[in-house]
Amino acid sequence: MAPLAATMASMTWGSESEPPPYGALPSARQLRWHELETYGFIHFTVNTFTDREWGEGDEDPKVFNPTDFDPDAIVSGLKTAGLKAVILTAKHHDGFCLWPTRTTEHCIRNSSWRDGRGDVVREVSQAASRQGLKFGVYLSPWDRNNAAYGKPEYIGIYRTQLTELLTQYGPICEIWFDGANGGTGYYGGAREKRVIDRATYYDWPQTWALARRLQPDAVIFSDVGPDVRWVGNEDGIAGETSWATYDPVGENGEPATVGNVDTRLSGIGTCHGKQWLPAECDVSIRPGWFWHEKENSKVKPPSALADLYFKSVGRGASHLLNVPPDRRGRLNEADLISLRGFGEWWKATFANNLARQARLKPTNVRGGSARHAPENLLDGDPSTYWATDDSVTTPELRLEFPQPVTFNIVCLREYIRLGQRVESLELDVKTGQNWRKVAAATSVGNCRLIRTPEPVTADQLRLRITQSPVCPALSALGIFYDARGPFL
Ligand code: FUL
Repeated sequence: MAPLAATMASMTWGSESEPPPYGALPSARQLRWHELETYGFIHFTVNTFTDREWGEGDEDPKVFNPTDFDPDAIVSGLKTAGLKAVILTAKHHDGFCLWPTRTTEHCIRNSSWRDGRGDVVREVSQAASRQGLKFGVYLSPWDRNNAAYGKPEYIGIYRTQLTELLTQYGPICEIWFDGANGGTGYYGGAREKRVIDRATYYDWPQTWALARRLQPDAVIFSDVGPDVRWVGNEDGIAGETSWATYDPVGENGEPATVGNVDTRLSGIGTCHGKQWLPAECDVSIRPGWFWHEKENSKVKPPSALADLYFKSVGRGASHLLNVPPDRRGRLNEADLISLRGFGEWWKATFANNLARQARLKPTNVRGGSARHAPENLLDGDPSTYWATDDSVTTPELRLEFPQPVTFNIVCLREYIRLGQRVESLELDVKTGQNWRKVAAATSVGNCRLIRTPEPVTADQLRLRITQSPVCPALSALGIFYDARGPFL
């Protein structure tokens, strides 16, 4: 029999141990993706020169001819907004490939640009890597140029294109599979409408397996994942409640697939769903996805980008911001000004975490141990967290400030390696003798940003977890004052 002291030591160790994980958990590649939070999209192809959004596939490849292509300037422009990766439309619905593929003549090799010797995919991937951004590719499944589209042979062609992209351009962080597919097109001169069976035509599991084999670290995006889901709109907005877990269903309740998903649920996800499948919010800085001269005056201002940031990243999703190069092959001045403004706003707003000044008073700490103390919320280290005993699912945390603080943003993060746990919470402040509730929120996940309609000045702040099926595990708490916003 073990001596009493040893038994007690093991009990202490037991109660200090990590809380059991709950529900679906993120994979290592999903955890890396969660860290990105904001990244850029580049829509660039023949459409840029024909002034269209969806090319028919009958355009002369010669029209692609940027006059001053500068991938480093594009990437550094994205970087001023703090974007951490860039996803390029290597082929849009028109079928024109931005790299010298061996699968089709409808590609950059037959353009006027650099006598057909250029490769936009290579140059953007290299510029990204030079400047420390990750690189991803969009490869449209729908190909309005290809004669074989709609026939079984096309699937082989599509997979060869994917293989070229995933083997010739270094590490890929994300592969973007668009759900838009099937319809009228040039199709090698047939000029007809081709409708495909979305459930079977592409045999997605095989294509995803190929992508996994060639780029195991890349997340695969589509309406239904398997790693990252479409948010269900192109406005860049996740649901006010947005779960990282999601079990998609089709438009009419049938099994969901790429191009057939009930978008009413995509932004919300599934509370305690079976799959970890967080949302990505794609949106363009302009009305269209491609550059059009007439939209130079319609670029979203930094305040609109900030609002979208709250409605995507601040709801546990990611913000994928499209910024399309113009006919020079550079970002337009209007877009650059907005990107810079957003980046400066972000840096100024989140520079000073006022919570760091506070003394923390939790109602419970797991095992009474420093390992799970609430100070972990403030150390800037995402691998440490505040957790409570298993029996305590609705704890409170009081923050006592030495001086009253004024804020209008609260940020919370769960330690998502243990799953998405918290269902709801409330925030109260104390000024003088009185407590008053200032905000409530639902899902937290990777990040929850709460804005108060007016700045709040308080001596104390109280976080109350009001619903959670298991003990919470929170990795960060931030309190910020946005002097210019927060653009509610
Ligand atoms: C959509 C496409 O049809 C648009 O042109 C754009 O590429 C957007 C990101 O996805 O489904």
